[in-house]
Amino acid sequence: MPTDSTKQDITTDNKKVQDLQQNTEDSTGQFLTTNQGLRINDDQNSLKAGERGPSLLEDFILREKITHFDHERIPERVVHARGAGAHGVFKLNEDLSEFTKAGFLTDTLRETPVFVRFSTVAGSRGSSDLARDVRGFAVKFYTDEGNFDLVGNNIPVFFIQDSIKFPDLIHAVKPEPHNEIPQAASAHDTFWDYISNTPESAHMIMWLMSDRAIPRSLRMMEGFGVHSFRFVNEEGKSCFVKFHWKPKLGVHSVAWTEAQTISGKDPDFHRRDLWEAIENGNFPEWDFGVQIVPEEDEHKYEFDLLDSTKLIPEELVPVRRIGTMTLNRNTDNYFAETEQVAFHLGHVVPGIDFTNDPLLQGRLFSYTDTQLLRLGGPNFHEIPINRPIAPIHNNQRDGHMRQQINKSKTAHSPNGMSGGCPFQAGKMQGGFTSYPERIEASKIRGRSKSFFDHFSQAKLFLNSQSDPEKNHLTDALSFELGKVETLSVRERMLYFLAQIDEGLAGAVAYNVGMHVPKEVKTLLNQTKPADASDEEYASVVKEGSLDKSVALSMKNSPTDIIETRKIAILATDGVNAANIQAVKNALMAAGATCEVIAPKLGFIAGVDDTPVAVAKSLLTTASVFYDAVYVPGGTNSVATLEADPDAIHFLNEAFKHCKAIAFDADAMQVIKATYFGRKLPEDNSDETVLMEGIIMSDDASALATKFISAIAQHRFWEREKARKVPA
Ligand code: HDD
Repeated sequence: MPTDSTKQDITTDNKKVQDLQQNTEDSTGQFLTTNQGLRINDDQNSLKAGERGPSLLEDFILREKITHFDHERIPERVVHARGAGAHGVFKLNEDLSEFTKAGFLTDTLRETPVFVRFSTVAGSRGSSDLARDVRGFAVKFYTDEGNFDLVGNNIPVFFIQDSIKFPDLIHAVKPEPHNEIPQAASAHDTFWDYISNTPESAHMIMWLMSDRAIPRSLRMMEGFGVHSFRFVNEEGKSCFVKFHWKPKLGVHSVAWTEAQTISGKDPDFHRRDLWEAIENGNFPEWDFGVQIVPEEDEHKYEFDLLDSTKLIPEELVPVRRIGTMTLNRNTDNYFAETEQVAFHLGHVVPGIDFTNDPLLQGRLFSYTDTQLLRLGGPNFHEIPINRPIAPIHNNQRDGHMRQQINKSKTAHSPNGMSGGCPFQAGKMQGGFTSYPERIEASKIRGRSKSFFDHFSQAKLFLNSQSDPEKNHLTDALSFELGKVETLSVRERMLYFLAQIDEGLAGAVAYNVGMHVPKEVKTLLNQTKPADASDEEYASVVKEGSLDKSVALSMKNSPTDIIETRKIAILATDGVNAANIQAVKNALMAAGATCEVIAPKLGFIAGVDDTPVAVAKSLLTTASVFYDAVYVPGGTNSVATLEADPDAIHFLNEAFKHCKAIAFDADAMQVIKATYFGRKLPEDNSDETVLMEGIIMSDDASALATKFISAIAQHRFWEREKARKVPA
């Protein structure tokens, strides 16, 4: 897609971009220097006592270079270590002043710079992008009133209800302590031991085992703030709010076997995809949505708004799409920006405030604490990527790596010597005032009964899935529990699953060669307080009022766009180059990108000798990197591909992963050599769509039209039923 001029302007006018530019360095045409600015005439030979003599301690150039190198790494994030970041802009479309006084949510003329970091949770920095995992979706809004960080995930609920459990959850999912195995995977004993003892994780587990945990692209994920936050308007009136990001390209996933192959062939698949999309001007976009619940409706629902294991079904409170975020600039330096960015739930602006969600409350402590260690001290807010565009004036001083040179003779408040500066801002000058929520309570270590129902929304999620999505969920659980070696953990998990759905538990039990137990000795660590009776506990476990919620199934994502989808064109010498061009033109006009793949790199010659550039060879790429495949005709090309096992594997694998496949009628010979070619109807002379998602024609234009609508369907999951594709 061409880059349009408005998007370019947004980039150059962006105040944060201007701020960052002051810290950028460009070595083009410059001399090499030390960190003290001394020009260096040789940094490839150390200073020695004679040509064959020892290196000298005196060599300050050697010492500086190596010392800096030795200190290049900082501790990786304890969770969300692997990430990809990008800059962008947020544009408000609807004034929300009825609910909040936050300037960036009330002034529709304002454009707010943002920096986003997507991440996986469990894996280390060098792990694969395609691990089955939650994805972090953290957005820093550089607003005129200070930074607002929305530190969310691509899943709207969480595993636990109280942050005090977070270290246990993370210890369980990370590699096991005795042998540091496995990397970036939840399919192991400690994780499922923890889950089977933590019933409140039931809802989250349904999401994690769904295809949401293996996205097709970071650009095709939803984002959620998870907790209920508060909005506060100019009059001081408050309401509850949940935040949403809705991707313009829809929500799509890959297949699990595909994810595993991608992890080996290109562990940077998601990072690369985001980077390339932005470089090519295909700026990813999300609508920003809010679900607003008036204060007086706090207790209206069967779930507690303060319980982060619950979502508010969109049927009950619709999502109002109030703005758009566009990511339009890649980082200049991964470390300086993506690695050093520091998010914190407690970075709020006037008009946004917290609720008493016990998961949220603990997070308010954790994020600053973690940055102090990771970024080396209390001045991490001065790192360029973290600096607000709003000015900073206070009496905090000194500490490791202080950049600011404070000129004042005073660093105390109240003061008279500096005329009272910096002043405290009153409410009228935009000072932050915490929402004066009335609280009268006894101190307890416990939880409200309204947090006890763990299974209703897990059932709601499962019931809302299409059949293929349910099958994938069953497969994912069977895979994960199949990797669990401690049989009592498997057994307890089967019992756990039966509380959500007996059919699901039965299917998983069959796959792992066990029976669903009627009861298990203990489901430890219930959230039920020790002094609550079973009857009392049962009385709060209500069924959800909804059977299904449309927004929970990816099947209901838009199926009329193919923008940025990647299409493979399999060809070699003797191909019908005119057809390649015609189909390619139609696909590209619809926003897709096309790559010609041949047995070897370089150029291939079309049937009329037209040279066609090859983007990738069968050796360097694989079908898992594409959303669909087209095989053009041409006698020699078809004959060569028919006899090439890599080409046939490519097609079989694309079929197995349920992708759209189109071919010219005279390429049928290649298709006949595949597994699925043998399944196609014999008499197919008049047909264009031979099987769902399999298109054949001798008319390039008719083929392109059907092909485009097939690619927009994303995948033809029904094909998986046979489970026999040898690829
Ligand atoms: Fe967290 C990082 C999201 C619960 C403690 N978290 C982190 C990041 C995201 C989230 C997206 C990566 C930010 C980045 O890209 O740098 N975390 C969540 C969500 C949660 C959640 C959506 C539940 C709703 N987190 C949570 C709890 C705690 C933490 C309950 C601790 C009490 N999270 C952290 C952390 C991290 C972090 C240890 C690691 C690196 C960092 O903060 O900067 O503080």
